[in-house]
Amino acid sequence: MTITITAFEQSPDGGKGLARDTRVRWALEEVGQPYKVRLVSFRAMKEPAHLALHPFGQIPTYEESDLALFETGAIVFHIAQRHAGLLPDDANARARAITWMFAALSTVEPPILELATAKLLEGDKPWSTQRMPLVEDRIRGRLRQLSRRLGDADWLDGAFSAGDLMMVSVLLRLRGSGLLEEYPNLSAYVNRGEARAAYQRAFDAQLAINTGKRPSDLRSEARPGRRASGLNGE
Ligand SMILES: N[C@@H](CCC(=O)N[C@@H](CS)C(=O)NCC(=O)O)C(=O)O
Repeated sequence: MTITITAFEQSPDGGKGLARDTRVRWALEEVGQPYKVRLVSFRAMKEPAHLALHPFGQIPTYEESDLALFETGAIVFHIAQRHAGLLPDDANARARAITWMFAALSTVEPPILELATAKLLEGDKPWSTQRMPLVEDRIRGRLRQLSRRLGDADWLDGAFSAGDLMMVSVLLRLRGSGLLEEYPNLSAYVNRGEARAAYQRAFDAQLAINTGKRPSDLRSEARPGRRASGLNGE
């Protein structure tokens, strides 16, 4: 069974790991599944061959035998269902981990994406400086709630799960904004996620594509703590 995912031929973030193929790579690394990557240009993403896989003309996609999926939530969920390592065996704990996946994507990610839009696409608008504090405060509201729930636990609900993988992936986008650092337990939570060997393999693989370097060259120079700002496109 060969798994093939798609990724940007050249990611707009230059390899900071914000492109969403990173979360799929991370899930595959966590469960020990090898995969291939098909790189696509922005133009190819909008052409019929790719649109047949992804109706919105985006990456990543996931192909495995005669199954083709899009949307990282669905892809990571599929990987987690098929392979041990990302969801607990206990039915209730499993349902709670899945709940955190949904929470990451539908409750926490939207205000964070709004900040990227406000900075990248609307930064030159006359009303931008008035809007920015509102956007940031909506993020703070979510982070405060999440921080309160996480408390001093390592992960959101017991052992590391697909819920944490998705939540860390979403929060990572705040790096460089200063917002994450206002919540030290969330900042430490993201660091814990990034420190996982599976995340580092996933990060290095996407960085190698975007910099042309081999993973072995990257090991000494690309540790998570050394990466700069998020929120600058993916
Ligand atoms: N909700 C989708 C979002 C996918 C998405 O936004 N992909 C970005 C890259 S991270 C993309 O392809 N952007 C280019 C475009 O929309 O044209 C998911 O989670 O898979």
